[in-house]
Amino acid sequence: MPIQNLYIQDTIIASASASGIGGINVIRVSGPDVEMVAKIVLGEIPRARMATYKKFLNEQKDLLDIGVAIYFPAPDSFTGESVLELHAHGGSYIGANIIRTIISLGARYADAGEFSKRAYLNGKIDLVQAEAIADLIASGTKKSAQAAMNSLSGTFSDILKNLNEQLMYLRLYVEAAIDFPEEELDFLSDAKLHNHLEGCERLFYKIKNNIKQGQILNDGLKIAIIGLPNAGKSSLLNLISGQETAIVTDIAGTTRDIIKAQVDIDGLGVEFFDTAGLRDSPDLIEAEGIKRTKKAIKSVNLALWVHDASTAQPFCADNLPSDVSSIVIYNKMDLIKSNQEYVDSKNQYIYLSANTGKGLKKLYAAIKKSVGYQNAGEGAFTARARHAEAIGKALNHFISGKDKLIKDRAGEIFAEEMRLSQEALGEITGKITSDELLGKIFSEFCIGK
Ligand SMILES: Nc1nc2c(ncn2[C@@H]2O[C@H](COP(=O)(O)OP(=O)(O)OP(=O)(O)O)[C@@H](O)[C@H]2O)c(=O)[nH]1
Ligand SMILES: [Mg+2]
Repeated sequence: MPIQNLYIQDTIIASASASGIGGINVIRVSGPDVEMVAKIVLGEIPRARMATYKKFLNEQKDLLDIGVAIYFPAPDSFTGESVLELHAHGGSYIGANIIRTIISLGARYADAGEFSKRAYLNGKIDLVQAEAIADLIASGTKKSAQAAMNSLSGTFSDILKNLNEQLMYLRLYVEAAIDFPEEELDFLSDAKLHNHLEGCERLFYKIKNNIKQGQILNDGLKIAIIGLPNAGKSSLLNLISGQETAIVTDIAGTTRDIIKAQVDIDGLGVEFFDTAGLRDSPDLIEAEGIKRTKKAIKSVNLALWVHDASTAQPFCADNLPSDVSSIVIYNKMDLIKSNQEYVDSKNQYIYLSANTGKGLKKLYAAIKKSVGYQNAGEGAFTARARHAEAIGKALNHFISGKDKLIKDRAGEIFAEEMRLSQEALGEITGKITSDELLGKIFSEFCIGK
């Protein structure tokens, strides 16, 4: 059943495959004119959900391509509207020509994410699932793909549904007590109510943490490797990426451009930036590199501040913006005679050797700890900043309602706060959403999804 009455729309078309040379190009048409398009392009409406080998024609009966057509009559399709899939040959011309032809019949090119948006508006998927489609396509690690799949299959939505039901229960329980004051007795001293309130609060915090994990999985991390020249930054990047990504020499000022490497740390996608060593350099090129380093530091989640442990390099954090968290690393520990320095009792610094790799595991553990990432379990799901915001809002209403109930016996205010809490949860799955939010979410999709 349509959630919002926006059913009467134009027919949209896009290629669902990546652009470029490929074997097959899947072109998807969705909307009220699909049957008309099928009659012209295929000469008939094919049997529902049957792959049919067909000639694709234009209105003048010129042959555009030969391929497979599948027709999904409404409402049993991805979008909930009638959909026609044309599996044409790949390459840049054939597909574009078919799309042009169908646009000339009255369809229009789909906006980014418009197929998913229609699926959501027609009640086929909720908003969390729609977002998961985009996350799945964008995921770069096995864990993040798994987590997006969990969101898509409804794990996240089910957890929210469960929480919503608990809030509903509490609301009805208290409202009933208000409505029948003679039975009110002392419902506040009822252990069942308190157990429920506590259980609900625990669930809230659990979901909040899961959302945070999901967000990290989804977004990944950006980490800059910074420090004085010759500290071993590029050597560390090479160690981390497992290849000779950056040039390493014993000449101070070797690295000038920012060099990036994408690494998967236990399912956490991390992009490392190797940077030019920080110093005052009269060299024009190196000075430009240092300028870029300072700019890059502002755009990352974390900075690795590398020191050469074998020299008495001064520790200067002047160049670090105060709001960037950092991990201090003492590198070249293989040059230090006593190995005991590898152990730091206060866990303040990471001691390692970029040459031997010793200490790298500790660094990875510190990176995960600094962003609060726990190894994603089977049930992990992907999440976004707007989910974190909404769950925070829902939790605040819950807490303030609970306080009012326990401290002031204010049952009505409690019920209202539970309602507001449910409303905030509804923003996540899209039960309650503004057009503006929808526009923002779907515009981040790629065309054809
Ligand atoms: N013994 C030892 N030498 C290291 C280690 N890490 C780096 N080096 C050496 O230190 C020198 C500088 O290393 P780089 O990785 O180029 O240092 P950098 O910080 O990138 O230097 P710039 O790009 O100039 O800022 C090279 O000769 C490396 O071989 C280490 O862990 N142990
Ligand atoms: Mg370097």
